[in-house]
Amino acid sequence: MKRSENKIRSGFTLIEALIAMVLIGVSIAALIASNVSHTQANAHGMYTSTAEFLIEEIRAMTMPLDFVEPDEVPDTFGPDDGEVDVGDYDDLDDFDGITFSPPVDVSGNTLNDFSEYSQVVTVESVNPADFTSAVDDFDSSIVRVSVSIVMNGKQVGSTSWLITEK
Ligand SMILES: [Ca+2]
Ligand SMILES: [Ca+2]
Repeated sequence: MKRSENKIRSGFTLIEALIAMVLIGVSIAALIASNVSHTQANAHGMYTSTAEFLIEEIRAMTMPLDFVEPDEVPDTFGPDDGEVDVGDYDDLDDFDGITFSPPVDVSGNTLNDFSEYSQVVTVESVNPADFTSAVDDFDSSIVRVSVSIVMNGKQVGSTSWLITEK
């Protein structure tokens, strides 16, 4: 009987140790990659839900408004004479072309906790027979309000809805 066969093996060979190290390395890399992607998904979810919240504030603020400027000033599409901030806007088209940065809540209060976000609002008259096509200002009984939420220069959410004249 050869002497080597009687020898009791102890520990790993160098090759086995190297393979084990490579496998551990690959596992750690996979864990880190999965964690990074989970974190990115979480961050994306947070931006999306914040965007939805900020859009809803504008929707709730604009929904009760009429199409027509209630005061005795010439009705312009956009803010009317003497209307300089959100507290002055009293008809729907006053919000056309307005950006709230920092954003505002339904009552027009500034949301300083979300100061990296902006609400960009557009109001357009649309063709009643084809909501996808805009018509001249005031030239329809339906308007589309669009709100885009921008965070640090990047759009993180947007939506639009239609309102018919009351
Ligand atoms: Ca107005
Ligand atoms: Ca107006």
